[in-house]
Amino acid sequence: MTGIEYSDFLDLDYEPVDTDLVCTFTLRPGEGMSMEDAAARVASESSNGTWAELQVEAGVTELSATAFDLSGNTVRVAYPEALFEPGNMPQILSCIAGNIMGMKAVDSIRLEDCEWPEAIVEGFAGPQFGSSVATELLSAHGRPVTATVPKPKVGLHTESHAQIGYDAWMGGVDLLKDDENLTDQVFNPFEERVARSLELRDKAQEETGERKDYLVNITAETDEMLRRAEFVADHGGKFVMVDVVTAGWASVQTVRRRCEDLGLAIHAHRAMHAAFDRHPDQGVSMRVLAQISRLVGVDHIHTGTADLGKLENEDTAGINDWLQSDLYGMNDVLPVASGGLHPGIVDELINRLGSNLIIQAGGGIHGHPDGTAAGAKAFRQSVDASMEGISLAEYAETHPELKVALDKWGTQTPR
Ligand code: RUB
Ligand code: CA
Repeated sequence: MTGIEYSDFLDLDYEPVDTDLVCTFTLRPGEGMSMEDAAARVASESSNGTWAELQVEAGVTELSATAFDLSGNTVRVAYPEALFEPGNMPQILSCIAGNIMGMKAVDSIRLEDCEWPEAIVEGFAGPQFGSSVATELLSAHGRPVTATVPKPKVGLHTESHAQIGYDAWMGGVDLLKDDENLTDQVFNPFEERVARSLELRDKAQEETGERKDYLVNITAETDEMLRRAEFVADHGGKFVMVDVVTAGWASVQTVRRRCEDLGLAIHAHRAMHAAFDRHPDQGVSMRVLAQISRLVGVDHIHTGTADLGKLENEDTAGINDWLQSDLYGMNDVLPVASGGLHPGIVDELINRLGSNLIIQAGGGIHGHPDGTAAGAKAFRQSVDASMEGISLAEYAETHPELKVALDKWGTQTPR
């Protein structure tokens, strides 16, 4: 037997090994604690220690995490891989973002970043399609994918919702998207909406010669999500959407498995992410939420608008780079920029984020003075102009829908 206590979880000279999961935290120590004290407690509580000194069997200490690389309010913690159950995201998060989030030893703590070792990555399915949806399931060759969410976000009846989708597809948008709080309500029941929208999708595909599709929000209790995914596949849909944070990561893993059998891609909406990532001192960063999303296997995820839209953003470009970087051969994720976008800022958005992207607009299409069809055209024109390297103002001279949108919104960043 050997004793373990807090000081055993701190080794400022520790060099992580390839198999460690390394997490970067920013933290503010609790009253009367040094950074070293607080960091050791974080490593302890998130691995195999507790507040009391313990006598443990030989071998147990191999599961201890080590706090190292302390600088200012930042510390890195290395976790041995044997601490984790392969493929079990809730278990991993209960370690690295569990009890420590509320410890008195820290006034605040935020999980900023993770370096995932190969063995943990391999335990997860990862995205089935990732960026390849643009050309495998859609006709977006060499340009960003475009998407739209009908507004008002809830309240439209099925036929109007589906018609808005049709108008948007006809105007040049690739994807119709349900909003995060539209699922199966009496004013717009799920099955009717899916059946009718996919009927109109087929019509729009025939009429435009472009592949079109529908991001169907299946968010619900897990068994119900599986049933809804099957319904989408039975009706010829190729995509489902899940509110991944509110549904929970374990349920996304289950949906991912079924979507493989059904050949469906998963669009991740991140509603509620800001409860974790908005406060700069506390919680879990969007970067880490995006990493989790890739591991559990979503194909697209919202990552913000690089400060051009209506919502507060983290480092969108850095997160998108991570989503598209090599991760032991795991497929990438196609990032979604959304929230307050409109034609007048599409060129700058592409400047900041590149074109391997889904660009999504609700109000920026349906709020066009001439309605959805014109709004969709203006939006697509702004994407085409940006890809051709022509200024929006110049393109608008020969594209009246874009002209009207630019006259209305200019280059404003909405709030
Ligand atoms: C888009 C919208 C989406 C947000 C989600 O509508 O409301 O739900 O983009 O936010 P609109 P995020 O285009 O009218 O603003 O993409 O940051 O997760
Ligand atoms: Ca929304």
